[in-house]
Amino acid sequence: MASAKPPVEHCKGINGLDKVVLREARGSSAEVYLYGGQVTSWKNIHGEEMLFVSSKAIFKPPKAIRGGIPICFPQFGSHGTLEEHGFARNRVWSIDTNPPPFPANSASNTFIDLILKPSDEDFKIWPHSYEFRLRVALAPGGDLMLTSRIRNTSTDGKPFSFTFAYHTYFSISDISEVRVEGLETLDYLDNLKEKERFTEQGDAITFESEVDKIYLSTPTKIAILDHEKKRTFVLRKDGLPDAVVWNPWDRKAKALADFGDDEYKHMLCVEAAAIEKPITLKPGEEWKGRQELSTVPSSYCSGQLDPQKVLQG
Ligand code: TA6
Repeated sequence: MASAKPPVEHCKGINGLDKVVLREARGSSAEVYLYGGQVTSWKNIHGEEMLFVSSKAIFKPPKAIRGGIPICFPQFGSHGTLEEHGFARNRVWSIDTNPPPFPANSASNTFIDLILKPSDEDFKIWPHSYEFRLRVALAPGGDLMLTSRIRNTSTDGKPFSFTFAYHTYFSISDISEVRVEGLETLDYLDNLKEKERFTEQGDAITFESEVDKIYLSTPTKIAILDHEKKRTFVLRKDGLPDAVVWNPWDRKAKALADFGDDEYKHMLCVEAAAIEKPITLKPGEEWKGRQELSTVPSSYCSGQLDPQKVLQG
């Protein structure tokens, strides 16, 4: 009898990079590369992939993996002097063998704990001592939870500030058929217009051209409705007040070497983030930022489930 695969398996991935596969008893699964501390796969109990990874993604340091859930730390985008999106996404993380206890009610026993600490090289570009602990967990129903705990461990009394995002690439059927609910009427910074501030119109966000917006002080729940797949992604977030919405559309897609020309039609980034107000930690202080992804099997036009109910439920 074929042995059931272990719930947590350490193995080699693309280019021999170390990865961890999480398998939940009811069939959902996730894959996390130690390179970047990056989730690169999340499958539901039917084995369907929920995240987008480009067919041209480069699994080779120092290039960040194009897809899944890259982690932007200690800087989001070009909001600072470091490289785009900081350096956590192109560092090799370690398995955290002795994580501080997690709140008892964290309902999952299928998880992996990773840790990132500054190297001497990192210290030269960002002279701060920290411990970044990341737990990636699968809930019994297949929800994917990411919990980041960042602690200022400096002994020189110096505080530090950072910005942050879970740069999640959702796999979708057709970008022109997708709606995002929960960000209506909010203020946003438009990255395509020198980060100028605007207020979102309308009732739901739809897509017909390149979008690169940072929504400010959003609700803790955002819904991404994929009509064709009759699937609604629900993103719940905690400690992450902002949300970025990004689709490169055709021109930017062609300009990205690690992205297929037509792949913009099948991905959408909706990113739980802390950008507008950087997080500042004094020595000994710890910040926690959590994101929970789940899916509900229906969409607006099916009339079965009104997304507002999802957002209010
Ligand atoms: O999150 C949106 C964004 O900041 C866009 O401006 C775009 O640059 C995207 O991230 C991808 O960035 P990357 O550095 O991964 O090419």
